Amino acid sequence: MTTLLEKIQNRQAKVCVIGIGYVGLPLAVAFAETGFQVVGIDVDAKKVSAIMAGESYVLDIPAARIAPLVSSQRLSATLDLDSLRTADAIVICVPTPLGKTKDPDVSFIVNAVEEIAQRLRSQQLIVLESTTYPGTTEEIVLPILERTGLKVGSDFYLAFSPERIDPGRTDFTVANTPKIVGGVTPICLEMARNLYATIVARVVPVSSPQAAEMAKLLENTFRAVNIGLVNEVAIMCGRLGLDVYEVIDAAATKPFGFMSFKPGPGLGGHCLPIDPRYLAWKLNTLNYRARFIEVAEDINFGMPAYVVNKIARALNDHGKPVKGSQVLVLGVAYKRDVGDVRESPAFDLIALLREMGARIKFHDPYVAELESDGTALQSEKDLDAALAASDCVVVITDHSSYDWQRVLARSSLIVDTRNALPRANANGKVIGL
Ligand code: SAJ
Repeated sequence: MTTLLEKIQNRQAKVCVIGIGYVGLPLAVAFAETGFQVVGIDVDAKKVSAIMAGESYVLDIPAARIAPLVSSQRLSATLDLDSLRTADAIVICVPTPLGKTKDPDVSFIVNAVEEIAQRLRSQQLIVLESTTYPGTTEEIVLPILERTGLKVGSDFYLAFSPERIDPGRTDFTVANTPKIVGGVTPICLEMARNLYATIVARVVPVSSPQAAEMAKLLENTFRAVNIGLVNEVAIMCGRLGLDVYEVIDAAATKPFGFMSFKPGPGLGGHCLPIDPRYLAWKLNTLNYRARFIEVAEDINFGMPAYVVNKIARALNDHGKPVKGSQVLVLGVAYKRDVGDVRESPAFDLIALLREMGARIKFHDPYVAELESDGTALQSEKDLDAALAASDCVVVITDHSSYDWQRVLARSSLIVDTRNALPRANANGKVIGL
């Protein structure tokens, strides 16, 4: 009888990926391309039908990689959770957002695990990939699975392996990004390590699922805290009358012991504003305050207000009140060259400007419509006209497709939060962070 380990090693195992979004789909494709039979399970019928039609909805996975896998029946997608019964390996890639009270919302994980538990059978490997607080795998996932009476490490195997998918990035892929894995027991680790070794060049085993959960949170908390630091340095340079970009570029000449981050209008995206909060919340339950995370949040989430103050002062210097002024927001996506607006600082900025009575327009080559405060704004069709008609242009996202000389020529006043425009000889037209 072929053991689970043998099925994994010879790629006979059937792999189910629960959640085929920007994390799950690249993983499902990688497993299918290496020879596994893969079923993607999602609650979104549109995703399922797109995959079955050989189409892609994820930036870095072209349809050309999906279609042949679907036609050769290596890869399929379904809404039907009963596919889990025949799965040998199940990888959970569901969202871990914040709830309304800014606390972790692990309900998507719990729902997925409950569905697995209803169909759990002997010799199945379950891996959680969703970014979550240390302890989730052993304190939330494991008890639900063991309620079936099956035992971890002998009947089924459970591990945590954080995702490191960066949408749109082509230099680092599933195959060449090292993969951390932590198993509940040594054999769990062995199973998960063998599974990922089929698609990743380097698997990094750690001593527990908690260590793996914590490593992922360190990765993104490191970024959020350093972005908070550099945003505070921008505020300091403002008080000191220094050019923060000159200071950063000079510091970045240090060939060791320094890593440069750039100040900006705030912290957006589906990772950085959220992941550190998961860590702070968990430590709070252990009566410990994660002060760096709190301070970084204060600064990062305070940046939109800082930028609005810059805009107000710039308009004031041009004899214009914010009230009634036409402000054009250039770029609303959370970062350059993506169309994702999740947690974008543009939302807070627009709300604050509206509160002060400004008239808002936006332009973003990747975003056609922006839902803000219950009103839908459309991206301006005629950028030149919008620039010329604005009392102040504010650069929030420095998409590579912008022609900054053209923006400079057609605008009368620009607040540039991304150092996209040269400030020298712009005769005071361009205000930096
Ligand atoms: N940001 C700054 N200054 C910086 C860097 C980023 O203000 O120096 C802002 C961005 O504008 C954005 C937010 O922070 O609003 C997050 O930017 P990010 O570059 O961290 O991009 P993300 O959120 O897409 O982070 C992802 C993460 N990938 C995964 O979690 C798998 C992160 O770990 C990656 O390091 C990051 O991409 C990356 O390097 O691109």
